Order: sequence, then C-alpha cells, then structure tokens
Amino acid sequence: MTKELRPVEELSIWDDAQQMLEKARRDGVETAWDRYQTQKPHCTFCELGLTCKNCNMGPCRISPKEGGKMQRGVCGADAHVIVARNFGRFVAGGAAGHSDHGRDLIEVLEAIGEGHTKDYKVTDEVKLKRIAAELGVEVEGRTLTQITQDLTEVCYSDFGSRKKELAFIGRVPEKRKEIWRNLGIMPRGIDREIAEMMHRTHMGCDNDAPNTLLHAARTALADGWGGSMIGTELSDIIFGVPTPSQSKANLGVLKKEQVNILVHGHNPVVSEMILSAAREPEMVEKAKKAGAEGINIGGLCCTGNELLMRQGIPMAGNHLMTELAVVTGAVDAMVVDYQCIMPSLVQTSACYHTKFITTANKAKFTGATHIEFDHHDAISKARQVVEIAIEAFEQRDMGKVEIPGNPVDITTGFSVEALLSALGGSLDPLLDVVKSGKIRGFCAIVGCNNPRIKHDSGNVGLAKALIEKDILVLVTGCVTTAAGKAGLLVKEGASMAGPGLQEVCGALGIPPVLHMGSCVDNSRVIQLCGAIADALGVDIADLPVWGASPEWYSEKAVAIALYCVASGIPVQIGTPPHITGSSVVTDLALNGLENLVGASFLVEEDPVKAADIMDERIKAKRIALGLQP
Ligand code: XCC
Ligand code: SF4
Repeated sequence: MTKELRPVEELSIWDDAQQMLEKARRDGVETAWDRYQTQKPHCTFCELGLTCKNCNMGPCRISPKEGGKMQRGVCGADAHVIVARNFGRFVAGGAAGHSDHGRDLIEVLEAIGEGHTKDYKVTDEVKLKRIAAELGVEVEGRTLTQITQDLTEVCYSDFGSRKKELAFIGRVPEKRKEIWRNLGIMPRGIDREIAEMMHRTHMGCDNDAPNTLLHAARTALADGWGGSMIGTELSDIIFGVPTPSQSKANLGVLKKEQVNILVHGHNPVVSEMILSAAREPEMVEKAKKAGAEGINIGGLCCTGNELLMRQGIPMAGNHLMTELAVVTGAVDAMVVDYQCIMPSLVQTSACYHTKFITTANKAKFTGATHIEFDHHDAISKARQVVEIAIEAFEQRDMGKVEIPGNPVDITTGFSVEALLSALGGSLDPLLDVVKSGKIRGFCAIVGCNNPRIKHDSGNVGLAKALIEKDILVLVTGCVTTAAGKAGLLVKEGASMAGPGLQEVCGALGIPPVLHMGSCVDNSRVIQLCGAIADALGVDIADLPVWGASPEWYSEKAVAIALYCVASGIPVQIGTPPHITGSSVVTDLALNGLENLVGASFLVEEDPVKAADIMDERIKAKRIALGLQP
C-alpha cells in the first residue's frame, strides 16, 4: 500500500464499519477501500468504455474525442459500437448470474420431484399449486410429485430456444407486452438471449449501437421476468413464502460467547442447510462441549437476505461489511456459495482464525476449504461445515475479538403475498392510499455498495429523502442492511416520513421502508408493479414508481436496472456504467429509451437532488393519472 490512508469517517457512515476499519489498520489487514485507493486514478479509456479486447487484432482503445474523424479499432469499430458491445456483455454477465442461480433452484425442485433428495422438500404446497396452475400445469386431481415434475419442466424450458415468450410473461400488462413485441424485445429463452448477446458482440456482428442496446434490454428482461422470477418463486415453494417477522442488523449480531457462522453469497440452497444443521441439538451440544454457549448464524449480502426473509436470521452486514465482519476476530466460519464474494476474503480470513469455506464448484477460491454441496447429502455437508466452525471456535484468540455496536431492530418479510395479506387480501386499500395521495408513489432501492461512494450514504440518504416526500420505499439486497441500520425498517421509523406515509404506516403498523428480499427478489417488485398497473388498467410506465441503485457495483445490478427501465420503471443510479465514451449510447440511456420504453436512467449521485428530480416525475405521473400531484 503506497497511497495515504483516508480518515475512516470519510469511508462509511456507520460506527461499526469505522471501528472495524480502524482495527483492520491496526491488525495490518487490507480492505476494499485500500485497494480502491491504489487503483486510482482509473484508466480513462476503460472508464469511458472505449477499450475493446473482443478479438486478437486488438486490444484496441480509442480516443474519447468525437467529431471530426472518429478513431476506430483495428476492425473499424467506432466508439458507439465498442461501448454498446461492452455494455451488452456487462448485462449478459449479470443476467447469467441471476439466471444460473434460478436454474440451481430448478435442479433442487427436480431432485425433490424425482425423490433424489431427503434434505429439501416442498415447504409451501399451496404456492406450488398456484404457480404450477399459473404456468399452465394441470393441478386438479394430480399428486404433488406429478405437479412438481411438470413445473420443473416448464421452468427448464424457459432457458431454451423453443419458446416465443417466457412462462411468466402472463404477469406483464398487455400494453407493455405490445411495446416489447413492437420493438422486438419480448424475451424468449433465458439462455438464448444471453448467448445471442455474446454472439452479437463478436467481431463483425451487431455494429449498430442502438440495436445492440435493444438486445441488451431483451437479455435483461429475460433475467427479470425469467431467471430471477424463477429463482424467487421456486425458493418460496421450497423454503416457504416470507412473512413479516422481526430481526436485527449490524456487526453487533455476532456473539462473543457463541460459535459464529456467517453465510455469504446468494443461494438459499446452501444457507438454509447450514441453518438447519446449526439448529440440531447434537450440533449445539458439540458447540457447548467446545466451550461455546451455542451456535449463532448471521447473514451477509443476499443469502443473508434470503435467510432473514424466511427465517428471521439477523444481518451482520452488506457488501462492504463482508471483510470488516472477519476483522471482528469473532467469525469462526464464513460459508459462501457464489456472487459478490470478494476474493480477498481468503486473505482476510487467514489473518484471523476464521475458516473460509466454499461450497460451489462454480465458485472455488484458491486457499479456501472446499466442501462441495449437492442435493443428495446437503445436510451432512452442512454438519461438516458446522463442525469445522466449532473446531475453529476452539482456536479463536479472544484477545483479537472486538465486536462493535448494539444490534438494531428490523422488520422483514414483505413478499407480495405478505403485502396482500396485510392489506386484507386485495390491492384496493393500497390503491386507495395512492389515489388519496397519502402515499404519492413507490421507489424500490436496490443493489450494492461501492467504495466510489461513502458506504451506505447514498442508500440511506435516498431512502430518507424519499419517505419524507410520502414515497413508500421498498428495499432488497444490500440496501436492506443499510435501511435497517438507519432505523427505517421498523414502524417507529415512520416518524422520519412525511405526514401521509406516517399515517398509513401508523394505520397498518408497517415501517416506511419495506424489505422485499434479495437481488433476485426484485422480481417481486416488478410483479407488484405489473399487478398494480393491471388493477388500474394502465401500463407500468404510467405508475408513479421508480427504481434506484445509488451504490451499485455489479453486472447484476445493471441487468436489474435495465429490466426495470425496459419494464417502464425509470431508474436512478449514483454512478454511470462505463458508457460515457459514446454520445449515442449515453443519450439513449438518459433520454432515448424514454421514447422507446417509457422510462430511462437518471444518473445523480447526490441523494437529495436525486429525490427532488424523482419527485417531479412522480408528480407528473400522478397528474397524468388524474390524481393530485
Ligand atoms: Fe451483491 Fe446481492 Fe449488490 Fe449486494 S446487492 S453487492 S449484487 S449481494 Ni444485489
Ligand atoms: Fe479491436 Fe475490433 Fe478486435 Fe475489438 S473487435 S479488439 S475493436 S479489432
């Protein structure tokens, strides 16, 4: 590390993070913020999206200056083509991540249907039947096994090339479907759109930037209404539909006297098993023999969200807290599946007694302990993991342990089903408060952390600024912990909201910010928007709704943002993707998409300014619907 260290107060808004950043420095542990400093200044060509290494005549990088004679790569690709291709592949990466996660749940459902697993089962038969019927599977008079097998087939076939439309397209309002058909972006097959994106961006294929971007939108739609939606719905069927419950958040959820196991990654297929094993009396007994008071499971990132939503497991932190959690010296094992797991965690863990355990063949880390999970013996693998954690606890150096802060209360579990049942079974009460203006609109704040932005300042700043304006906020992914730590996920948080939202929260006993799940669960958000639009007889783009991702970092976040926009939901982002080297692509993202799909991107880092701009649009949407602004 050669660069000067920045004061910890500039890096994160949270006490627990700042305290652990100080400890990391004392312990000589490097963090993402340190590495970010050493990467600066970033390569301008890359930042603008003007580098290409799609073939071996390159790599090429072209001057950002447009006008006059524009530079071209060796093949002749100009700035617009190069930027669009790079962006298309970025989206494909994100869509692939979510959708492969969804496919893993189909495999579990298949194993259940075929009787190849005893460890997983259908927890919610009612939802199984409801979803099966929705997707055209015969339900009446058939066994659970038959239904499960048929549903498995329907979901698998969404990944192929034989369909004209994905199975869940029935959830999309008619007007929206028309727009997609007219633009030629109706998603057909999940893998098909992703593969076609890779094909189009090979040298010598799609050399028309707007055309490439339309396919990027189609690819993103295949994620949102396909891979992610399958991920969410099958997770609910296998592990249960989330219902409101109470939990806690921040690093204070770690317990000094207990074996601490943190689950990190995305797929509940692993974390649910770890939780089950940790709750077995024999395991607790073993932990006690090792001198611990018990076994404590905490969540990080999205698999944390999955366990929080369904099992009330507390959240230790979000993306930028993952290294800092290990720095407490109190984590005996960190168990990961895939996505958003910093490779550095192997080194961070090695600085303490922490066992870093990988579980997926598609996400191995050199230097980690690898215990591969599969459906046949998941629970025995999970026991192995818990035993490793117990052994690690015995090695723990209590002198190195420092657990900051007191856990903050949070409420979780607002699936669409739970929301409807809180409203008495119909959307009407919600529509009524929207019409009366007590709730003026909605915004789903989703996504990540990014060391470019002071940790959680954007996530929390935007949530607060919006609820003040009577805009109900929904959160998923890493924004969950941010909102929770800020006191926004409890009903008392309504005191920070505007008068209308405050009144609604008081009447329903709900927080001003509702937790809807993990990143794949943004499918719940678009499903809800589709249902509201249908109930009002309008298109999604007519609704006073926004998406936002103030601190996004990942390819997946861009896929989410793009499927929201393509679904008619405008999206605020704190920092732009690497597209600003092309005026065509940038203009399309900020304006042109508006004419095509009725929504576009807003890039605004300042949360207060962003909220003002978003509010103006909500006003306009309300007026167009014949409502008070
Ligand atoms: Fe990853 Fe999903 Fe982002 Fe968090 S929010 S950093 S993508 S864990 Ni989806
Ligand atoms: Fe260069 Fe074209 Fe090859 Fe890209 S595809 S590396 S721009 S020659």
